[in-house]
Amino acid sequence: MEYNFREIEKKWQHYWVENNTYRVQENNEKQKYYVLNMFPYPSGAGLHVGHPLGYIAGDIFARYKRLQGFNVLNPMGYDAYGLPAEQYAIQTGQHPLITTQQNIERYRSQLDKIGFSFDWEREVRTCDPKYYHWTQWTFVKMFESYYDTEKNKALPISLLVEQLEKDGTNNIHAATSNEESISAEEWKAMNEEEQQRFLMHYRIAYQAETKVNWCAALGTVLANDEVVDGLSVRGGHPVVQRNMLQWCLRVSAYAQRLLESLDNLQWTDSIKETQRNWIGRSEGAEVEFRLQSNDLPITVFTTRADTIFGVTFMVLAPESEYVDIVTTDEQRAEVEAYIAETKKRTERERISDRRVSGVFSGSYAINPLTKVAVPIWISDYVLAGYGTGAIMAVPAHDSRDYAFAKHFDLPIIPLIEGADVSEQSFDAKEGIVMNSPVAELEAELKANGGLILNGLTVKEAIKTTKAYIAQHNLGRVKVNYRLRDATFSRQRYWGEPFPVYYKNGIPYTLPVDCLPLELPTIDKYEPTESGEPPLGRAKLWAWDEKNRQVVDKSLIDNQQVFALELNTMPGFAGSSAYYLRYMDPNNTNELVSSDVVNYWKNVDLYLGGSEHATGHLIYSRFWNKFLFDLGTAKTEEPFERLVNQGMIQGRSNFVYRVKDSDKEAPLFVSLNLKDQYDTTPIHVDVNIVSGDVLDIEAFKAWRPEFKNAQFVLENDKYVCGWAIEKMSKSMFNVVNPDMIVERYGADTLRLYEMFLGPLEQSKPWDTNGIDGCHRFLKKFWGLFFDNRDSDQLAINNEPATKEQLKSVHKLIKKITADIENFSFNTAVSAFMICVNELSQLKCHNKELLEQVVILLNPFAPHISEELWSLLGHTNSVCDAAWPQVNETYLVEDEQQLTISFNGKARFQMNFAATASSDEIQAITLQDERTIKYIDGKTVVKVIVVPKKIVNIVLKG
Ligand code: ANZ
Repeated sequence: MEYNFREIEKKWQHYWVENNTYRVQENNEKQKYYVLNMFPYPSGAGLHVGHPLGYIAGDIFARYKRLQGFNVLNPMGYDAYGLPAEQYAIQTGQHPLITTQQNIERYRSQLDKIGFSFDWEREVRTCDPKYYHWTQWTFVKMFESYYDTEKNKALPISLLVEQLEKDGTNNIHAATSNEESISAEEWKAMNEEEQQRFLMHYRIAYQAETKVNWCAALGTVLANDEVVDGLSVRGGHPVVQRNMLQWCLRVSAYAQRLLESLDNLQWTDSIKETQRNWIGRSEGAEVEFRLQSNDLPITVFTTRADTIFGVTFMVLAPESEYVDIVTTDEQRAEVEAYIAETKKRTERERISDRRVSGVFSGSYAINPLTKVAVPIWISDYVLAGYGTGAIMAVPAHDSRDYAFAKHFDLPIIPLIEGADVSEQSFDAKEGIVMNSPVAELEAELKANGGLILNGLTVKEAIKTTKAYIAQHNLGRVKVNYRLRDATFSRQRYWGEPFPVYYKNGIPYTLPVDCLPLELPTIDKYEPTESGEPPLGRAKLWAWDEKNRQVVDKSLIDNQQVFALELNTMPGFAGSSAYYLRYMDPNNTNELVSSDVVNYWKNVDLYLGGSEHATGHLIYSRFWNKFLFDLGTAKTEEPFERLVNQGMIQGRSNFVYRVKDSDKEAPLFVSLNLKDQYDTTPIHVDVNIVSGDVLDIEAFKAWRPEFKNAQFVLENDKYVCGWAIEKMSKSMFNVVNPDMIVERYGADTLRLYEMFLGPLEQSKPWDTNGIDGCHRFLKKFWGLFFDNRDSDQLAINNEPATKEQLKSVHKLIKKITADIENFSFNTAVSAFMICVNELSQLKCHNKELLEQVVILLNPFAPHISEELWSLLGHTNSVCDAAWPQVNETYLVEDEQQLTISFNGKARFQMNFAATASSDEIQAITLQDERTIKYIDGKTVVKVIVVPKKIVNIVLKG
């Protein structure tokens, strides 16, 4: 019987839906396994063959685990808020929900054709109020929490208030941007507004005036990872720095935990390293330099406290609050001009571009160890948001300081071993020193309790200096992180509304039992004429505190009815905890119930692109840790094992147009003849090319200007050229999975996607190779039938031969190991080898073929269901048990050795695999051929190398 994949695939896709084959429920009898794919943003272009790569890999693993007896959760959903839908709405006036829903439908129909084992009853969409209810709820919880640095967890802000009432800030250990200490009396004396402003410095979700990446063209703020080289990642529009009142998340409070718990994750070293760098832990010291004029302390952050003797100037970031204080009247005009200049540059430019610029403030500060006065400069190579925004410059040891000193002709003091202290201009009596003090100075210092670094390694010197600084109250040991708090406001429509309203300019959150706060409808999706975000256009957008409901804006009286927040949340809000929601997607009382999350815990295997290394994968880890502190999540980390699939690139095809050929009837020349002409290559739609041969009629129909094209052929064919490029519409190299499914079937598509190469590598798509996978399935199918034209099953129950058993058990072993190692391409080859062997061995053994069917199920679910049922089963093959390898079948029972005489190979002999060297020697010497080659000579020695060779050394 013929392998009719179209019918088979339709039949089983229908069966799975009818029988809820992929419905999963918590089951305490079974061990859980949670496979998750990063959910897609449903774009208007639909899926191309690159998109399902990770889903197929995840599905193979999910099916494999199920066959091994695990209770497998394998859900899918949509990251449905986002900019493209909003921009389309701005252009067309269409509500982004409509385009989003259309795109989702298209995605769903494409996904359904590929035979995934997703439990669609658990689908989530981030734009669905049932879903974002819990995104808003988490935000409210973050607003109502602070981070306790002693207990190392988030705690209710009410506990902080209790502390303030009792002791003021005295016993508070909290992550905060506030340096101010207050007493209980001062706290109590504050009015409501002042107290709220004070608490804002502690909340995990807080509002602050922050420098943001403002993109005027998109009318919104962008996250750092949404900006590259001063341009927005989406759209490539210019981005500038601007101060704005923003919602922020105190991600930085979790820096140390984010760093520590990375170690035990099964993620690639490169992603872990990227995250470590992003978190950027830096151990150093804060040291106080005092202003010469009025003794005011300016704190610097340094990782090289030991170089303090080489400080020749200080530098402040242009935004530093000290700038105003240190700028003298004579220097003011120059300083102000410089500051205006630096505003134009983004932080990224300031870090990457090594251009030296700066201005002298007019003031001096005293080095606390040497007591030498050094000039204070202002320059944008010092960043405001890192450390204290002020540095001590050591031009002899730091390259940026060096470049600066050279440029402005500032002194450079080398701290080189062997340098004579007395040559350097500081007063040793004040009790300090450096690398190589002269002997008597060292003695003097010792007597005075000074700092001696002589003979120490850099590490030891840093440690000793830090201790000295702390002891003498000149500063303190300090750990800094590069990780910044996340800005959480976007001036967009198509995102989660903040459940926040304003009373006297102070934000309050909605009661959690009033959530979700639904996104209102508006008539236009642009910012308002007065520059407010699009939600400024919503009429029904005010909060009636008393009646606990949304009411018309015209009712705002700031007594009972208040204005609602106009910003919406950014893309990462909805994607940060979706993995928890899949566990309990329809729960209307909680994000996820305790029982359910206790069962599923966290994701065992997470698949997605490595481009999320610092965005999504940091935010969701942070978000999860917060939920863990709350008790909602049950594990410190959301994703145990992470696999990053590579990109599938496009394989473009070209035709060669002869330059200057007739415009009406352009001439195209085949690839191997093109050198005889002067030609221009033109991309041609890969879907009208097969095996690099152009379908000429389809080409003529493709574009009207080629209607009358002429062709110079080779062997009656037009051969196209090709190149590997990004898969994109503009290169006409996009391959749609629907087309492949239509032509070859989903099982072939799945096998071929895996066969293309190692999962984690990027590789080009080449439809030309797909036949091999399709033929393999046909050949496998053929093993079950007498011949192509008969629907008579050829299956029998005759005992399997040794070779057949060996072939299948080799396969069981290989497929099991390959799946565990994510080596799916080699697994596909192993199937091909085994099926070839079984064909040659004419294997129709039911028991063995059944095992191959189960092994193949994760890769090719439709054909395996069909064959499983043909073998007489009435259940789904998904509920079969994964075959176990029997090692005894794999033992080789024979070994072949080459028999040689004086090193010359003469013939081969077979021996039992278990034969000893002595047995091999004895049998060889009795063989007729051996006797012939000995030819009466003396056997001096017989060397036996098992499994390889026997060498007989002869003399005479
Ligand atoms: C003196 C010194 C001497 C430094 C030396 C380095 C080398 P990481 O490791 O990244 O934490 N620094 C401190 N705050 C800065 C800021 N806001 N903008 C730019 N640079 C800043 O780097 C810490 C080092 O970077 C600090 O140690 C400081 O320079 C500089 F041989 O102090 B160092």
